[in-house]
Amino acid sequence: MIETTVEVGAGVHFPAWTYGGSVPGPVLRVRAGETLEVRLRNLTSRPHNLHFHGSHAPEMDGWEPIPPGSEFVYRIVAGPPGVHPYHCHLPPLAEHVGRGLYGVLIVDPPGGRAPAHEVSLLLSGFAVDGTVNAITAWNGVAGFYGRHPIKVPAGEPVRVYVANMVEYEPVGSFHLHARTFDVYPAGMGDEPAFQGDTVTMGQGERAMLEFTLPEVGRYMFHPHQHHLADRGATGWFAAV
Ligand SMILES: [Cu+2]
Repeated sequence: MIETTVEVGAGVHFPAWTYGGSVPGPVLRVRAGETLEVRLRNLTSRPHNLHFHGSHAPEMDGWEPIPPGSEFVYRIVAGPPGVHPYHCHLPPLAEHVGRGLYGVLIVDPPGGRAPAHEVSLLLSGFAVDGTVNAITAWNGVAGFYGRHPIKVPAGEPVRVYVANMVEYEPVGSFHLHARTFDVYPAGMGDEPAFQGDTVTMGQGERAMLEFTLPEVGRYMFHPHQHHLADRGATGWFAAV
């Protein structure tokens, strides 16, 4: 982990605390039952750590501090299948998470999932110029998917892993225009829990969504908390 400045929008810079230099941190992906090993070197001036959601041995839960200049190897047997956030867990928690120390772990079932066009979308907020969540973004760059729609083939299955890691907001959401989807809360379970066009997530909550865009065209997405949508978290799927 390093402290660095990241560009969270066109010309907008944010002094971040990062796993590996980016916010969010890398998407980690393993199959259930595999052992995930993460060696975390703390190259910052403050203690940090790495706490995974999901199931694992309590001594690997990641609440103990890793002092500056030292390292720790986390080993967890990944599971259950789903999408599980990870984040720093040292106080003040809101600052350690709000500065950018988070990401997602995708755990696939042992036999994998049905083929689909997949994307992970993590919702962030950034306190730029002292204003809490002045900038919001999917995958760390405000407006990115507005300028660069996510292309998927029309008529083919799409699977989206969404997660809300916005600090200082009671709730966030993912809302898709012009098409409904199946919702698997936390990406868990073999059958969708419900269908809709919006999935609402408290901080740290996440879901796996499955849908097909039958017609060629642009399908907007954004959080249905419109102040969050307005600050950079509005984008598009383009069915081509
Ligand atoms: Cu930290």
